[in-house]
Amino acid sequence: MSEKIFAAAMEAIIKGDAGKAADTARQGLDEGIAPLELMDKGFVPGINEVGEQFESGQIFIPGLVTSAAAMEKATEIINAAIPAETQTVQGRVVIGTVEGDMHDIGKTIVVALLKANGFDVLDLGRDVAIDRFIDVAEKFGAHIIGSSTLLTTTMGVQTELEKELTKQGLRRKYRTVVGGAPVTQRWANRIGADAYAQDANDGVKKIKALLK
Ligand code: B12
Repeated sequence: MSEKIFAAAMEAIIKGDAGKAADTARQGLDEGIAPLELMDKGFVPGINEVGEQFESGQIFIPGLVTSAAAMEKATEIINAAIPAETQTVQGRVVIGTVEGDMHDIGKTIVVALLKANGFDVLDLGRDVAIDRFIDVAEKFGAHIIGSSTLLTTTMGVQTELEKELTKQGLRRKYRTVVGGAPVTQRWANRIGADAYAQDANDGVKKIKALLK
């Protein structure tokens, strides 16, 4: 049964059908599929397929945009269904997508899962300037600064964030975690970030480990 839902979720995203994506998300949750499983086995493979079709020139910007809208709708429904753990605040996290980058679906999933795991999270949204990450982290009393990037052209902003923290004498005050499709552990090591996470679950795990 779950397989049917996963296939329907994938199809809704590929077709860019927001209504069907929403219905499938609700149906999957009603049938008892765990929110992140539904996301990872249904919707994410769908949007990845869209990314591949875009890269190979089978679809163009309008197709990418309608699929993204369907994905955003599904993400909204699934994020709202992530069960909150009733535990005390684990730490404060400031998170955003770096300047020049408008991709925020993955980052938003990370935010939802962190909140569900008892973190106090300040989501800066997308296209976030380095100074904003730092100013807000200072005011919020953050322990962690998380940055997301989906574009290879904006990966350098994560490097600049590390440099700016060092320049302002703040680098040791925070733990930094980086993510996004083109980001790797190797990249994190290279720029001096404290952790890399490949997905939302891994993000929560790594952030918990950093706070120990
Ligand atoms: C949806 C999408 C869009 C949507 C974004 C909508 C939105 N609200 O986010 C729209 C249509 C706006 C868009 C625009 C563009 N896009 Co686009 N897009 C995608 C697509 C298909 C999916 C991204 C996505 O949502 N994935 C699903 C989520 C769940 O995965 P994720 O983001 O990787 O996040 C997970 C992990 O990485 C991790 N994670 C992510 N961030 C963080 C942060 C932290 C702190 C942690 C711990 C973890 C973590 O956890 C997440 C959850 O598990 C990708 C292809 C792909 N497969 O990545 C292309 C892709 C990223 N886009 C691409 C391009 C080229 C563009 C445009 C430049 C197109 C254009 N010519 O205008 C513009 C860029 C605009 C801009 N300035 O940003 C290219 C990038 C190529 C490159 N090498 O840089 C890709 C790879 C497509 C391709 N194959 O060519 N895009």
